[in-house]
Amino acid sequence: MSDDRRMPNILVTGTPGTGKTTTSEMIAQVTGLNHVNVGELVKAKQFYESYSEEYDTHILDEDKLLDELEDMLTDGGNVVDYHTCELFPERWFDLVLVLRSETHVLYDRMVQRGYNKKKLDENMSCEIMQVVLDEARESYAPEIVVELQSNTVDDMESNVDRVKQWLDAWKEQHKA
Ligand code: DAT
Repeated sequence: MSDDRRMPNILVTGTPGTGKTTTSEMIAQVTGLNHVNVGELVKAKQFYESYSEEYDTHILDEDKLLDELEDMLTDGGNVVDYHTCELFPERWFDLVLVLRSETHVLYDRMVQRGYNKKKLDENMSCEIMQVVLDEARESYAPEIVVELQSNTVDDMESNVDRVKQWLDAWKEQHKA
């Protein structure tokens, strides 16, 4: 946590399909924070090191991504959304939300997205094994990591509401 930021940075993480982008967009709308969709940024800027035939996917160039994000996050005021969280420096974030979805809910969302079987299996086991939650707990101070259910629209609205309250309290505490 940084003392010199005028606004905090929030990380929204979780298995693909748990609702990171939708939730982050809502948080941005309600709070005025700037939404940084890291997956989109990587694609737009082509932050790739190479291509893996085996996994049919591009390999991320972490250094380039981290350099770009460092500049964007220095002053705070961002809600950052990405499916993994261990590559980011701890000091960047004041709150880390880990979105969770029940297996059947996540399964249906992935089928809707047209994921192939391999990707579907990978992501399902990632959620069942709570890989991202463990990653978050290993990478950040326990008091800033919050696990949130994201199964229904009601869940999403209550999650966004919680963030708004958290942000109001943060602002109150950091008044000049
Ligand atoms: P992610 O960014 O984690 O990959 P997303 O925000 O793109 O996920 O959401 C995937 C789909 O699921 C999208 O159609 C919106 C829907 N969805 C996500 N979270 C939801 C929730 N809590 N309730 C209802 N639908 C949700």
